[in-house]
Amino acid sequence: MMDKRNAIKIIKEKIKAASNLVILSGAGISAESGIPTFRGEDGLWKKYRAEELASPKAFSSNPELVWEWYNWRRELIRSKKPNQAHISCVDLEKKFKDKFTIITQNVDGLHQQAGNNNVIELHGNIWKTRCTNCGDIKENKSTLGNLPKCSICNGLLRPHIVWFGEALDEELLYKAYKVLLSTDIVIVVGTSGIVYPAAQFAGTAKDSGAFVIEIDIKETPQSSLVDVSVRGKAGEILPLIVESNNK
Ligand code: BJW
Ligand code: ZN
Repeated sequence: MMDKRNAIKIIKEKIKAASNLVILSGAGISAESGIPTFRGEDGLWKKYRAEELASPKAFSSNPELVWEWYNWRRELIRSKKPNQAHISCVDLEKKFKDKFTIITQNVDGLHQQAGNNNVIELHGNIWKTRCTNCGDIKENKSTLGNLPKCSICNGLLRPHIVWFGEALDEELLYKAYKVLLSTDIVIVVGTSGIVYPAAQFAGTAKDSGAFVIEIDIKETPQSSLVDVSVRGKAGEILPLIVESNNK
């Protein structure tokens, strides 16, 4: 692995020469805002792993437990703010304008809260609910009970989030592949790179000619596949990369 200074220098040059850029973000980009990642040491809720709660099976067998988890996360996220890494993504959007896209696996909404406009939320949004009966989707930031009901049909609401085994929104997936296949650069930030289909995005972009950068505090299964992998916190590395391009 090349040393950090050299890696950052190369990344700065690549960004300077690029006409478009994609950020692929995961839970690690919100870690410095105080939101636990899924698979980190603090990723457990009570005795459950995310995989045990984020599934249609878990919801059908115990919707109250699943809602309890989501309500806990909603309250946690409500108190958090975008960090330096999110702010750097806003700076990048200012530079690349409509040639900039964030594809995020996060459901916390912090990219938009920071001021990014072009955000594809692959796995949904924790502030949205969907009726399991009539399908109505609403943004609802108020405090919910553990069995919230639809105001239209009284059906049980669920979080508007993509769980394991569920298909991602086709239109969003199409948009994501469209930008991945035509971008000059992809910066993969704070994702363990094990959840599909997002896990194959970096490879897809690289195969079609993009320069792929990874920023993560740890090595991931993607690290050996990308062009440059930088070990460090998103909130420290991203500002270093962006800094150069504003000068
Ligand atoms: C930092 C940091 C700092 C920390 N700075 N870095 C192909 C092969 C094998 C399996 C499959 C396959 N295709 C599909 C599957 C099954 C499944 C899957 O991928 N399973 C794998 C676990 C193997 N995928 C699905 O089921 C998907 N659906 C699908 O493909 O459907 C097909 C279908 C088609 C037609 C009909 C029906 C079905 C859906 C996946 C949905 C994922 N949902 C979740 C939960 C809901 C969201 C929520 O409630 O919040 O999304 S799972 C969870 O993982 C969440 C995340 O978005 C996602 C990714 O996690 P992420 O972001 O990578 O977080 P971590 O914690 O894993 O990693 C954090 C990283 O940050 C680490 O690397 C740290 O080191 C780092 N870090 N601090 C920088 N300061
Ligand atoms: Zn309804």
